[in-house]
Amino acid sequence: MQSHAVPLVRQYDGGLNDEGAKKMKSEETGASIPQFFIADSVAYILLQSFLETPSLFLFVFFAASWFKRDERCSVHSSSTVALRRYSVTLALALGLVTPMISVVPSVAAADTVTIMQIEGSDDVSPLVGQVVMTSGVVTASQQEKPTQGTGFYLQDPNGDGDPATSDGVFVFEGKNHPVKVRAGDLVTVTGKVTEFRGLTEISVTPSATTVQVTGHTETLPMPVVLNPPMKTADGLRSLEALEGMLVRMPDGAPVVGPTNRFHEFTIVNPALGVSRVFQKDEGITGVGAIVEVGDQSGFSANVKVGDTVSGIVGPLSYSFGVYRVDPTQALAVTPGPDNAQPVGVNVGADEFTLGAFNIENFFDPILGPGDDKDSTPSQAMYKKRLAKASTAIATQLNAPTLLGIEEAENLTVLNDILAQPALASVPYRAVQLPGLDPRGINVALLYRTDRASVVGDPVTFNECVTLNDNAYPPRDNPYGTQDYCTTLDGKAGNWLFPRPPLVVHLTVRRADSVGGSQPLVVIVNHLKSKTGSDPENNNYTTRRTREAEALARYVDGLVQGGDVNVAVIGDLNDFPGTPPLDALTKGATPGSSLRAVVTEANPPYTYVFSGQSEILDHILLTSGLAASFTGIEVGHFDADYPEELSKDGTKPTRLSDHDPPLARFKGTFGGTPSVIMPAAGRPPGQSIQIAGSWYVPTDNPPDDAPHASLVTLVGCASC
Ligand SMILES: [Ca+2]
Ligand SMILES: [Ca+2]
Ligand SMILES: [Ca+2]
Ligand SMILES: [Ca+2]
Repeated sequence: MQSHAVPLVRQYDGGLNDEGAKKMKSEETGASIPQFFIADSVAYILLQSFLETPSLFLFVFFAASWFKRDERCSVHSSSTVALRRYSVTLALALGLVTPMISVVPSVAAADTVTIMQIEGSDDVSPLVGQVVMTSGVVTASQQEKPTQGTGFYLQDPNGDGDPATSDGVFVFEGKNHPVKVRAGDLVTVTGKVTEFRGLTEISVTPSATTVQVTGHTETLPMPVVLNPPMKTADGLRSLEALEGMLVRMPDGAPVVGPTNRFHEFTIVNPALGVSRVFQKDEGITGVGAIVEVGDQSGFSANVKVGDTVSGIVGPLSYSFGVYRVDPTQALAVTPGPDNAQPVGVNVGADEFTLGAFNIENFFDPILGPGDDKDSTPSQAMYKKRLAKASTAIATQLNAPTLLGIEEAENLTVLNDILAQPALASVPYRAVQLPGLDPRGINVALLYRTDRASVVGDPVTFNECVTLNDNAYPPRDNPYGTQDYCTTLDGKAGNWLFPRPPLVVHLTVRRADSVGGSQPLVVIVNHLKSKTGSDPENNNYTTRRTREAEALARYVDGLVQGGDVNVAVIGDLNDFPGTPPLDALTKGATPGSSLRAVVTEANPPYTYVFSGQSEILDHILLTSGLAASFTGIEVGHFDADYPEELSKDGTKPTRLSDHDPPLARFKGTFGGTPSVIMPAAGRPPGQSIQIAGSWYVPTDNPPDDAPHASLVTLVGCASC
């Protein structure tokens, strides 16, 4: 039988009053260990232990003046007791007079276990929920991190030789650290085993009793070299077996995701021979090899995709679905090539370009109705972003003929961008119509008046649906009841598109004096985003798919009406091969089926999420327009770059988290425009039920003007 000098008892949570007594009694027969922890010692305690019998008798004296409601006490064994489950008699008395409470709760000693026993070989600790005592050497203290640092990593100095069980664990202390520890300290902790969002922890209420430093060593366990396989399931299993342990990534690890605002970036093992991981790899080779590097142990670096990093040593943690190393020493960065090469250069007189750019939460500095601090930058930051955006459009995209914009708050923002010195010589005009986005970021189109003209009135369209997916914020949102609508069959509904698609009919002219023009319809989109706090929403895939289906029907109507050159562009918030994209590329009728061209870019990505390069921003073309299409590029000056650069107004890089795709066309310029104007803003022949909101565009509607008055229910198109 193992014997340990253990701090035996736990704090009794219920207090030493009548109610507490009842609770103690109820726990007498309970199978689970009572949920209490050691707190302040407040009483003189006499302990008798009966080593070979499964019982302990505790007699606790309280001076009358000490006894108060909700008193808490700690009880410690004064002798070596065996590790087993005990029946404990706890007798409380006021002085030496009649005991007030005498109950026999069934509690166990804090089982002394190894860290390997705590971690086990599965995703979840086999001891979860149990109070344990364990010992090890501190590999990294994060007690000094004021914002997120919450404890330290403890590792068994010898391990168990079993690669399936981690030999390390995180000790969670919360904000207070009465016992300071540093790397190399030999520590014994007592606390409850928990799984916090997938990270195995010992959750302690820190005190001199629960965190005991018993010595110090200069020799830390040898870090385990990280080399998770690409295949997702295998990669995750490999990393879980090291969770909590000191690990090392081989030097020269390629960065696959840039430093974010939490000072985290993502890497893979250089031995894998890849310098970028694509989201599409998920279904092929897997993406389980991606490891995040955090700053919780005090070191990080601002890096971009393509840089390589050396010196990554630290404990392996887990949060938000990724395994993370928090380096305990300074990192060495070798810069990679600059991906921010200009696109759309050398456009011929018979060519034109069409791009789609999500400019990420581009709010004005005015705190209007519905705005909050997060959506109102300082004047200084606004000016920096204006400079960045104008330079990005002018130099990185070479001032495209047509540029769809997502996430601009209003026309003032767009006109401010266009008025910057970098764009002053380019004759752009901006088109934007109010939408229903709760934060007021809506889609827009910039067009060069020297190359293109808008024909008729730009419109938006929408449908009233009964989707119940919490796509809109609570009803008291500052935009009032704008999201409410009534379906054509009289049901209470909400608008399908929080950001209705913007439909602009244009003609594009040659750049020289030869003349001729080409008709074109551009539909700018920003479909419902994948983010959502409610997993029941399935990240709004249903709504996004319904939006895409409505778009496909609208395009179908345009094509059937004679508008054969249609481009559907923008942030569709989903990948090729997903239901929304399938609805657009496979679901349409002959002649209006849309070709997604961003997949043809090299390399094909517009966004980097958690180290995965992915396509969220799309350009889709009807076959009529695809006949003029000559190539696709992506301006890779944002997604690969660290968030830190977003504050630098002197560079166009990292204006946004999205890279804009840019398609190039060799126009047919057949002479007379052949645009067929949509009747009453509706595509002719359209059979879908649309409850639309058509707006007359104005050059400069007031910021955050009430939008609801602009919504008009026009009813069923085919009625
Ligand atoms: Ca092990
Ligand atoms: Ca885990
Ligand atoms: Ca674990
Ligand atoms: Ca504002």
